[in-house]
Amino acid sequence: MFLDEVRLVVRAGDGGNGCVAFRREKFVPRGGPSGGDGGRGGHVIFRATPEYNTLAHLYHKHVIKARKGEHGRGSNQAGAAGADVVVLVPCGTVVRDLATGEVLADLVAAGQEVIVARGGRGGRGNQHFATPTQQAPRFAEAGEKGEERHLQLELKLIADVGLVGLPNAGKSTLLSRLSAARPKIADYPFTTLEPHLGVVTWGERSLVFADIPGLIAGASMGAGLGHRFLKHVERCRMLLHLVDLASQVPPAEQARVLRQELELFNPTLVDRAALLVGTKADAISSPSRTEELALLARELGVNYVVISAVTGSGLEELLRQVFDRLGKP
Ligand SMILES: Nc1nc2c(ncn2[C@@H]2O[C@H](COP(=O)(O)OP(=O)(O)OP(=O)(O)O)[C@@H](O)[C@H]2O)c(=O)[nH]1
Ligand SMILES: [Mg+2]
Repeated sequence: MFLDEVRLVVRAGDGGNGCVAFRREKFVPRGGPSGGDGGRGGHVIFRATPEYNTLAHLYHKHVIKARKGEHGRGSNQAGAAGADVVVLVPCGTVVRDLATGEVLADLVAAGQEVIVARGGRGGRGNQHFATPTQQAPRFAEAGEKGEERHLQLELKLIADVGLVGLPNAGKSTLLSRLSAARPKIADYPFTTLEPHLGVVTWGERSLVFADIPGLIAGASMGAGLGHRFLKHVERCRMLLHLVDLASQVPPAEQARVLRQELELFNPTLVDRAALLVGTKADAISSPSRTEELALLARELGVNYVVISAVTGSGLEELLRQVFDRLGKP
């Protein structure tokens, strides 16, 4: 199951209480205060890892708790800190505080960590409170409460190149042709229901491509599936706009719908480096389709390539354009 949004509660451990104790030694009738400090409560920590590609493993975890710190003891013994809880999340996880909406962290790189709930400080034992006038304090500090937060976790995949297009444009076919990814391919719309990543290698270099479900008019408003998944191309440095040359719908019209949906979702997506890709060159519906594509590219001021994922024509040119544009790894 692919899941890119979960809500959960994180609760750090309370600090242990400070201790009230006095030294008791033979021949020392009134020993001084010797109550140890309480230990710190455990933190709840999120750590990004490439081991996970979705948030599905957190779906059933409603509350994540770390342990309390131990109380202080006599003879100045401090309590042990509560163990921290480390929760693994996929790279690309954005952590938000639900109450304030504030972004607490965007965990992009493997190994990156954030404390999402801080353990309470341990209370100080009575040894800290002795003064010249009060040499035998009968009190100590209580441990602090651990933090509790309601969080929203949102995964935004990390890919260099995003494949966008109307349903059936040939996005998944292209990804499977260029990489080892095996998304489902079929001749009906909305075959792809969840994003797929594939590593595309060209010479010594490689880039991560993301295939998302097809977009339709109104996707940004919630029609179809597209709106839910557009966030996964928000981090992409380049977008391939796929238009189906075998379709009855002219390329200009397909591209218009596509750009409109991208723009409505996030205006920076239309300004993102783009390459117009005419697909299914082996099955062109009208001989003028490639000319229409060339014209459109000129109007939009972008480069274009014509490909066939079936025969492989144009794929080398497509990769050259993408890798040239995105520079060194
Ligand atoms: N003739 C021909 N057919 C292709 C080519 N590329 C894809 N197709 C066919 O087009 C149909 C749709 O391909 P998909 O790759 O599933 O399209 P998609 O854009 O991922 O579609 P959604 O996931 O539904 O958005 C399938 O029947 C493919 O076999 C091509 O280069 N030539
Ligand atoms: Mg698909």
